[in-house]
Amino acid sequence: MNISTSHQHSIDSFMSGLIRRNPGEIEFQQAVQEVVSYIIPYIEDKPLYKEMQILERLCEPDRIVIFRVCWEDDKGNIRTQRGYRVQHNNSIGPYKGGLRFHHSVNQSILKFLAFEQTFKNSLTSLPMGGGKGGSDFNPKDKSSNEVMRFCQSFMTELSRYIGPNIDVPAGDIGVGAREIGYMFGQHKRLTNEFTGILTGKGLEYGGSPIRVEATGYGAVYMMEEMLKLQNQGLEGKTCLISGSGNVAQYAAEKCIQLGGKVVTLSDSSGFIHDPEGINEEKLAYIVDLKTNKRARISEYAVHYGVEYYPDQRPWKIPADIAFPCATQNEINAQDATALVNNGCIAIAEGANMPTEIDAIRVFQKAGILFAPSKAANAGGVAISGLEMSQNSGRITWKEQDLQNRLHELMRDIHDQCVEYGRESKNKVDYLKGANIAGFTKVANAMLAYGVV
Ligand code: NDP
Ligand code: 2IT
Repeated sequence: MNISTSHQHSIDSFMSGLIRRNPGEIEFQQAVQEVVSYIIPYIEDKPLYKEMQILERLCEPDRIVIFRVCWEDDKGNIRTQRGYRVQHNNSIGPYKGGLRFHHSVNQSILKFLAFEQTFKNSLTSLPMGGGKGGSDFNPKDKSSNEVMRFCQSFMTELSRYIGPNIDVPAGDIGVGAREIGYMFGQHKRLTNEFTGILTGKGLEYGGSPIRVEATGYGAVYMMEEMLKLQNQGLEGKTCLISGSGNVAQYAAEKCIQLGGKVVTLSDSSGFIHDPEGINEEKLAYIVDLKTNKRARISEYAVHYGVEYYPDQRPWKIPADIAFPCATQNEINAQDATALVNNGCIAIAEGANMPTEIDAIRVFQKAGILFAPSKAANAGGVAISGLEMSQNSGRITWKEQDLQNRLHELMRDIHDQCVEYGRESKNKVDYLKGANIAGFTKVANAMLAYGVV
């Protein structure tokens, strides 16, 4: 990416104001920096966006709700957590985005996620605004009864701020089928209404087929599309995947189905390297280990006799393709350099903002394919959007139809990135394309509303 001196000056001046107003919020600042470095040059010759202060308004959440969540642990101790909902922008639809339960959750992380969600949801072309929420509650060392009591307490307060036409949360790190079930049940008890206030629900109570698979599958479809443009495919490619939760599991499943060889997975304690490749049977072992037993990935290494690397990330293992699917900032410039030097040709971000800005620059300089999270992991929220439609219509669509819709949606997102990010015949800046395509629709809706 080449930025002229005058654009760089405008970007620096915009960012210094943003940093002053959002002190210490480094993840939020990072997400904004990445977006404005493309949008400021893009709107240079579009004075209306500037006059109407669209970018300034887009960088200020509509509101943030912060609340206390008290619950009782199994020993009878009273515990106090902090709950949040960032309602970032509802210009193109009700606020929509996940809930994260992780000890690291803070306002900066949720603001970055809600900001990114706004552009991502716009890329799906479905009527969804951007939001994100969660808590610093750590579900990992808790019993299911403790998780239930926490979820009930959390929803008791959150229920004041959400609704099928207002704000529809879903899962994210630490929030899966179990937590969604507890929260939906509590909302139903509080309101005596069965209504689509959450997505990612169980199939028995209003959930959509393939929502569980959608994020991981979607990231692989995005990769497939990028490779196709270069006359390549996944068949025979060695793939690194980080994480071993919802997104990583289904990214691995789809890679294997399409002939890729997945050699790594990780969790917050380390990664496993299986040079023979993780096949369907081994993946089923991981799904049971991480989703049902809630155990550590290191057990895979013991069970299958492969290497386990504690406290390390998988990026130094030679491979053709990488799917970071764990968390933000899990690839730094050194990791990116190792990937490039080992011959990696493409990255698709399953996690949100897993690549640091310096690392993105390494990929760009090396000219390798890079699908940013707002495009690559939009499949999950897209199927959430279709879950909302099914709930509103009180209908359930067939699994095969949704499989086709997901594939189509990811092709469409790829094509939007190409439309706005094409640099030459088959050279595309996907980050530029995703940022501009995502921005345009939200910005135009904001223009239509005037000053609100
Ligand atoms: P899960 O909770 O199912 O899994 C998270 C995985 O990432 C686990 O393997 C976890 O390890 C690991 N992890 C979490 N935090 C860290 C950390 N600080 N350092 C290293 N590893 C970590 O979450 P998801 O799979 O749902 O989410 C993964 C990523 O994908 C997140 O960035 C999320 O925002 C993004 N995403 C999720 C979507 C969804 O539909 N679920 C949609 C779009 C994006 P451990 O088991 O040790 O905790
Ligand atoms: O980051 C994301 O897109 C999600 N966690 C999914 C959001 C959703 O509403 O399905």
